[in-house]
Amino acid sequence: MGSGQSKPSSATYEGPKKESIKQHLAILGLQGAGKSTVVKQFTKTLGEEEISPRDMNLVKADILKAVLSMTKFVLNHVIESLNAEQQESVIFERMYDELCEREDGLPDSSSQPLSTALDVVDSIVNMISSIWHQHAMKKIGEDEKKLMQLQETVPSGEKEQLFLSGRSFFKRIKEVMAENYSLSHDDYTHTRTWTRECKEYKLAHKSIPGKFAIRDVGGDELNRHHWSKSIEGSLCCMFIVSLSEYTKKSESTGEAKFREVKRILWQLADGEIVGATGCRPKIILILNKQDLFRKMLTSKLYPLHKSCEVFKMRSPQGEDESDDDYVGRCEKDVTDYFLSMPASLKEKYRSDSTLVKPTISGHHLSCATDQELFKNIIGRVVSALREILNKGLNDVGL
Ligand SMILES: Nc1nc2c(ncn2[C@@H]2O[C@H](COP(=O)(O)OP(=O)(O)O)[C@@H](O)[C@H]2O)c(=O)[nH]1
Ligand SMILES: [Mg+2]
Repeated sequence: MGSGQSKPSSATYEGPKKESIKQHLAILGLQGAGKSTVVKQFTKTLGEEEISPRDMNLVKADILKAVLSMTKFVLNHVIESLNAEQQESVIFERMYDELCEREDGLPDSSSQPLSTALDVVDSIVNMISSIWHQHAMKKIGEDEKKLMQLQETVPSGEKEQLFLSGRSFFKRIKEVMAENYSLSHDDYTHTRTWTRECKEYKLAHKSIPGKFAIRDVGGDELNRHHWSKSIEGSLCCMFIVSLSEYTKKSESTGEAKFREVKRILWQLADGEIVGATGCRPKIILILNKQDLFRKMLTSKLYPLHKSCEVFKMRSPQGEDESDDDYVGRCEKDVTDYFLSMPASLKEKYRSDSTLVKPTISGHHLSCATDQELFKNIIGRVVSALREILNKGLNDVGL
């Protein structure tokens, strides 16, 4: 706990009326944008103890799942790039089958903890380690650009999140899975867990009176019906966008992923996805995964104008332009893109000047896995909440 913050149990209340008000901050965005990672940073800074020993085992199960998924994907790539007659190819194929067989022996993590099958876990961890020691695998494992390229070819959004998480752990899998290893906060934020339903975590800050909570929710289409529940009664909503998805197409419509994300963001701003109160939520836009965005742009493999139809008119990086200048220009382009109202909405408001236009209240570029950087955003969001709250309390005469 840093200075200026207090545990929920000892939160300083300013009066009985304010105390009875329950405040929420809703975190929304599409699958894999980084919502749960943002929630982990908030609970670390303003919340209660984050990982209990029981949770720790569940998190380790997710780490193993991610590393397994990533290892199989890379192994498969190596097999496909070898000549089928080569002896190495036969060996790798045998390894792949063996790994799948051992994986089948793992307990179903939702009903049985990993600790009930420690020998299976050990044998899988040992096998993963030895696979990554094979020359062809080791070469790929040490080549960040190649891993980035491979990640771009993962066909499903969820498997891609597992690949990203697997990249953080595959070299340390033995250490992390050891029984006596306690996961660090950094490990925790690099873990991918698929969020289902709407979950609430208690927070406290001396400038926010009464109860205060953050709500995490799944971003995939099956879980999106929970969004209105999550917004209901919320002070404000943080909408998380993954910048690294600029190369992607929507899995449901085939359009540029950024177009889909922008449409959903503005539907939210316009009150189309509302809670029972029918209010438009105040939105703080978080342009996340800035670290990956920068790496992708400076790798020269995915220039913005070639990788996303939305920016095809943007000028490419000039020979004299530094990487920092280029990235800065791209970040500005992307920020402006999301902040500008879509043409269809502009049309709606042009035809009736009595309607109040929707707005985005604030925006930040972020890297949710970086605790130090993210603390800064938490501070700014808390200030914004305080402002909203003071205004709201004044409105009702408190
Ligand atoms: N490199 C990087 N990874 C991130 C960042 N934010 C989230 N992630 C990772 O992206 C994956 C998906 O994040 P998660 O919070 O589960 O996404 P959600 O579906 O929106 O809840 C996880 O493996 C996170 O560790 C970021 O800013 N940079
Ligand atoms: Mg999540």
